[in-house]
Amino acid sequence: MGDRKGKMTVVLGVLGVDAHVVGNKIMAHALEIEGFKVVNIGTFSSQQDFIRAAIETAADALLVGSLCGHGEMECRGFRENCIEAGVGEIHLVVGGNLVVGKQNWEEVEKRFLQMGFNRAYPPGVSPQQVIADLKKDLQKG
Ligand code: B12
Repeated sequence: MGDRKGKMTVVLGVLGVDAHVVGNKIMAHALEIEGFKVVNIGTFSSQQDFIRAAIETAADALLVGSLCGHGEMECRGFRENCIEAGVGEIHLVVGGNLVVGKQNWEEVEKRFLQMGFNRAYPPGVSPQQVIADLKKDLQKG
Protein backbone atom coordinates (compact mmCIF):
# COMPACT_ATOMS: atom_id res chain seq x y z
CA MET A 1 0.00 0.00 0.00
CA GLY A 2 1.02 3.65 -0.43
CA ASP A 3 3.63 5.44 1.64
CA ARG A 4 1.87 6.32 4.90
CA LYS A 5 4.27 9.23 5.51
CA GLY A 6 3.57 10.69 2.08
CA LYS A 7 0.31 11.29 0.31
CA MET A 8 -2.47 8.74 0.60
CA THR A 9 -3.40 7.39 -2.82
CA VAL A 10 -7.04 6.83 -3.71
CA VAL A 11 -8.55 5.42 -6.89
CA LEU A 12 -11.80 7.23 -7.71
CA GLY A 13 -14.26 6.41 -10.47
CA VAL A 14 -17.84 5.82 -11.52
CA LEU A 15 -18.79 2.17 -11.79
CA GLY A 16 -20.64 0.62 -14.71
CA VAL A 17 -22.66 2.19 -17.54
CA ASP A 18 -23.01 5.46 -15.69
CA ALA A 19 -22.36 8.87 -17.23
CA HIS A 20 -22.92 11.04 -14.13
CA VAL A 21 -19.61 12.81 -13.81
CA VAL A 22 -20.27 15.98 -11.78
CA GLY A 23 -20.05 14.36 -8.31
CA ASN A 24 -16.92 12.53 -9.41
CA LYS A 25 -15.20 15.78 -10.39
CA ILE A 26 -16.26 17.46 -7.15
CA MET A 27 -14.99 14.54 -5.05
CA ALA A 28 -11.68 14.49 -6.96
CA HIS A 29 -11.15 18.21 -6.44
CA ALA A 30 -12.03 18.06 -2.72
CA LEU A 31 -9.68 15.10 -2.15
CA GLU A 32 -6.80 16.82 -3.96
CA ILE A 33 -7.25 19.99 -1.90
CA GLU A 34 -7.02 17.79 1.23
CA GLY A 35 -3.69 16.38 0.06
CA PHE A 36 -4.70 13.00 -1.37
CA LYS A 37 -3.13 11.66 -4.54
CA VAL A 38 -6.21 11.02 -6.67
CA VAL A 39 -6.14 8.52 -9.51
CA ASN A 40 -9.42 9.35 -11.22
CA ILE A 41 -10.41 6.65 -13.68
CA GLY A 42 -13.62 8.54 -14.52
CA THR A 43 -16.96 7.24 -15.75
CA PHE A 44 -17.86 3.88 -17.35
CA SER A 45 -15.29 2.04 -15.23
CA SER A 46 -15.57 -1.67 -14.49
CA GLN A 47 -14.64 -3.41 -11.24
CA GLN A 48 -11.54 -4.68 -13.03
CA ASP A 49 -10.58 -1.10 -14.05
CA PHE A 50 -10.71 -0.08 -10.38
CA ILE A 51 -8.74 -3.11 -9.24
CA ARG A 52 -6.07 -2.74 -11.93
CA ALA A 53 -5.62 0.93 -11.04
CA ALA A 54 -5.34 0.03 -7.34
CA ILE A 55 -2.60 -2.48 -8.07
CA GLU A 56 -0.69 -0.18 -10.45
CA THR A 57 -0.69 2.74 -8.01
CA ALA A 58 -0.47 0.77 -4.73
CA ALA A 59 -3.60 2.63 -3.67
CA ASP A 60 -4.77 2.90 -0.07
CA ALA A 61 -8.47 3.01 -0.96
CA LEU A 62 -10.99 2.51 -3.75
CA LEU A 63 -13.73 5.15 -3.93
CA VAL A 64 -16.55 3.78 -6.03
CA GLY A 65 -19.24 6.13 -7.32
CA SER A 66 -22.58 4.76 -8.55
CA LEU A 67 -25.23 7.29 -9.49
CA CYS A 68 -27.73 5.55 -11.78
CA GLY A 69 -29.35 3.32 -9.17
CA HIS A 70 -27.71 0.11 -10.33
CA GLY A 71 -25.20 0.07 -7.47
CA GLU A 72 -26.35 -3.10 -5.82
CA MET A 73 -26.03 -5.12 -9.01
CA GLU A 74 -22.81 -3.48 -10.20
CA CYS A 75 -21.06 -3.77 -6.82
CA ARG A 76 -21.78 -7.44 -6.30
CA GLY A 77 -18.58 -9.46 -5.89
CA PHE A 78 -16.33 -6.39 -5.61
CA ARG A 79 -14.60 -7.53 -2.40
CA GLU A 80 -14.23 -11.08 -3.72
CA ASN A 81 -12.64 -9.75 -6.92
CA CYS A 82 -10.22 -7.64 -4.85
CA ILE A 83 -9.25 -10.75 -2.87
CA GLU A 84 -8.76 -12.74 -6.05
CA ALA A 85 -6.50 -9.99 -7.45
CA GLY A 86 -4.36 -9.92 -4.28
CA VAL A 87 -5.65 -6.61 -2.85
CA GLY A 88 -8.24 -8.10 -0.52
CA GLU A 89 -7.45 -5.76 2.36
CA ILE A 90 -7.97 -2.52 0.44
CA HIS A 91 -10.32 0.07 1.98
CA LEU A 92 -13.53 0.02 -0.08
CA VAL A 93 -15.89 3.00 -0.13
CA VAL A 94 -19.07 3.45 -2.15
CA GLY A 95 -21.37 6.43 -2.61
CA GLY A 96 -23.81 8.19 -4.92
CA ASN A 97 -27.39 7.14 -5.66
CA LEU A 98 -26.85 3.50 -4.89
CA VAL A 99 -30.39 2.21 -5.29
CA VAL A 100 -33.44 3.14 -7.31
CA GLY A 101 -35.88 5.52 -5.66
CA LYS A 102 -36.19 6.15 -1.94
CA GLN A 103 -35.33 3.20 0.32
CA ASN A 104 -34.58 3.08 4.02
CA TRP A 105 -30.92 4.14 4.21
CA GLU A 106 -29.98 1.92 7.18
CA GLU A 107 -31.14 -1.12 5.19
CA VAL A 108 -29.25 -0.05 2.08
CA GLU A 109 -26.08 0.66 4.06
CA LYS A 110 -26.31 -2.74 5.75
CA ARG A 111 -26.50 -4.49 2.39
CA PHE A 112 -23.37 -2.73 1.09
CA LEU A 113 -21.42 -3.37 4.29
CA GLN A 114 -22.41 -7.04 4.06
CA MET A 115 -21.02 -7.04 0.51
CA GLY A 116 -17.64 -6.12 2.00
CA PHE A 117 -17.56 -2.34 1.65
CA ASN A 118 -15.97 -0.56 4.62
CA ARG A 119 -18.19 2.52 4.16
CA ALA A 120 -21.33 3.28 2.15
CA TYR A 121 -22.78 6.79 1.82
CA PRO A 122 -26.30 8.04 1.08
CA PRO A 123 -27.14 10.42 -1.80
CA GLY A 124 -25.82 13.95 -1.43
CA VAL A 125 -23.17 13.19 1.20
CA SER A 126 -20.70 16.05 1.54
CA PRO A 127 -17.16 15.42 0.29
CA GLN A 128 -15.96 16.80 3.66
CA GLN A 129 -17.72 13.96 5.50
CA VAL A 130 -16.21 11.33 3.18
CA ILE A 131 -12.73 12.84 3.56
CA ALA A 132 -12.93 13.10 7.36
CA ASP A 133 -13.94 9.41 7.58
CA LEU A 134 -11.24 8.40 5.09
CA LYS A 135 -8.51 10.12 7.10
CA LYS A 136 -9.72 8.43 10.27
CA ASP A 137 -10.08 4.99 8.66
CA LEU A 138 -6.74 5.01 6.83
CA GLN A 139 -4.84 6.14 9.92
CA LYS A 140 -6.25 3.15 11.79
CA GLY A 141 -5.20 0.77 9.02
C1 B12 B 1 -27.29 15.72 -14.62
C2 B12 B 1 -28.00 14.40 -14.55
C3 B12 B 1 -27.89 13.55 -15.67
C4 B12 B 1 -27.01 13.88 -16.89
C5 B12 B 1 -25.54 13.54 -16.53
C6 B12 B 1 -24.55 14.43 -17.25
C7 B12 B 1 -23.14 14.13 -16.79
N1 B12 B 1 -22.29 13.83 -17.75
O1 B12 B 1 -22.84 14.15 -15.62
C8 B12 B 1 -27.64 12.96 -17.98
C9 B12 B 1 -28.72 13.73 -18.71
C10 B12 B 1 -26.66 12.37 -18.98
C11 B12 B 1 -28.31 11.88 -17.11
C12 B12 B 1 -28.65 10.65 -17.59
C13 B12 B 1 -29.35 9.69 -16.86
N2 B12 B 1 -29.80 9.84 -15.58
CO1 B12 B 1 -29.39 11.37 -14.44
N3 B12 B 1 -29.37 12.86 -13.31
C14 B12 B 1 -28.75 14.00 -13.40
C15 B12 B 1 -29.11 14.86 -12.15
C16 B12 B 1 -30.21 15.85 -12.58
C17 B12 B 1 -27.97 15.62 -11.51
C18 B12 B 1 -26.72 14.78 -11.22
C19 B12 B 1 -25.63 15.69 -10.70
O2 B12 B 1 -24.75 16.08 -11.45
N4 B12 B 1 -25.72 16.08 -9.41
C20 B12 B 1 -24.77 16.97 -8.79
C21 B12 B 1 -23.67 16.16 -8.10
C22 B12 B 1 -22.70 17.11 -7.37
O3 B12 B 1 -24.28 15.31 -7.14
P1 B12 B 1 -24.07 13.75 -7.12
O4 B12 B 1 -23.77 13.25 -8.49
O5 B12 B 1 -25.23 13.14 -6.41
O6 B12 B 1 -22.76 13.58 -6.25
C23 B12 B 1 -22.74 13.90 -4.86
C24 B12 B 1 -22.92 12.70 -3.94
O7 B12 B 1 -23.73 11.68 -4.48
C25 B12 B 1 -21.53 12.25 -3.66
N5 B12 B 1 -20.84 11.32 -4.54
C26 B12 B 1 -20.77 11.32 -5.89
N6 B12 B 1 -19.90 10.40 -6.33
C27 B12 B 1 -19.40 9.78 -5.22
C28 B12 B 1 -18.46 8.78 -5.07
C29 B12 B 1 -18.11 8.32 -3.78
C30 B12 B 1 -17.10 7.24 -3.61
C31 B12 B 1 -18.73 8.89 -2.64
C32 B12 B 1 -18.39 8.40 -1.29
C33 B12 B 1 -19.67 9.93 -2.80
C34 B12 B 1 -19.99 10.37 -4.07
O8 B12 B 1 -20.77 13.44 -3.67
C35 B12 B 1 -21.37 14.42 -4.51
C36 B12 B 1 -21.37 15.71 -3.74
O9 B12 B 1 -22.33 15.72 -2.73
C37 B12 B 1 -29.65 13.76 -11.16
C38 B12 B 1 -30.73 14.22 -10.17
C39 B12 B 1 -30.13 14.94 -9.00
N7 B12 B 1 -30.71 16.07 -8.69
O10 B12 B 1 -29.14 14.47 -8.42
C40 B12 B 1 -30.17 12.70 -12.12
C41 B12 B 1 -30.16 11.24 -11.68
C42 B12 B 1 -28.84 10.90 -11.00
N8 B12 B 1 -30.24 10.54 -12.96
C43 B12 B 1 -30.98 9.48 -12.91
C44 B12 B 1 -31.25 8.61 -14.01
C45 B12 B 1 -32.24 7.49 -13.77
C46 B12 B 1 -30.63 8.80 -15.26
C47 B12 B 1 -30.84 7.94 -16.52
C48 B12 B 1 -30.89 6.43 -16.29
C49 B12 B 1 -32.14 8.46 -17.18
C50 B12 B 1 -32.58 7.67 -18.39
N9 B12 B 1 -33.65 6.93 -18.20
O11 B12 B 1 -31.96 7.75 -19.43
C51 B12 B 1 -29.65 8.35 -17.40
C52 B12 B 1 -28.43 7.42 -17.20
C53 B12 B 1 -27.44 7.56 -18.30
C54 B12 B 1 -26.17 6.82 -17.95
N10 B12 B 1 -25.88 5.74 -18.61
O12 B12 B 1 -25.48 7.23 -17.04
C55 B12 B 1 -31.57 9.26 -11.52
C56 B12 B 1 -30.93 8.10 -10.75
C57 B12 B 1 -32.01 7.33 -10.03
C58 B12 B 1 -31.60 6.61 -8.79
N11 B12 B 1 -30.38 6.28 -8.53
O13 B12 B 1 -32.46 6.36 -7.99
C59 B12 B 1 -31.41 10.68 -10.88
C60 B12 B 1 -31.22 10.69 -9.36
C61 B12 B 1 -32.69 11.48 -11.26
C62 B12 B 1 -33.92 10.93 -10.55
N12 B12 B 1 -34.36 11.55 -9.48
O14 B12 B 1 -34.49 9.97 -10.97
N13 B12 B 1 -28.50 12.35 -15.83
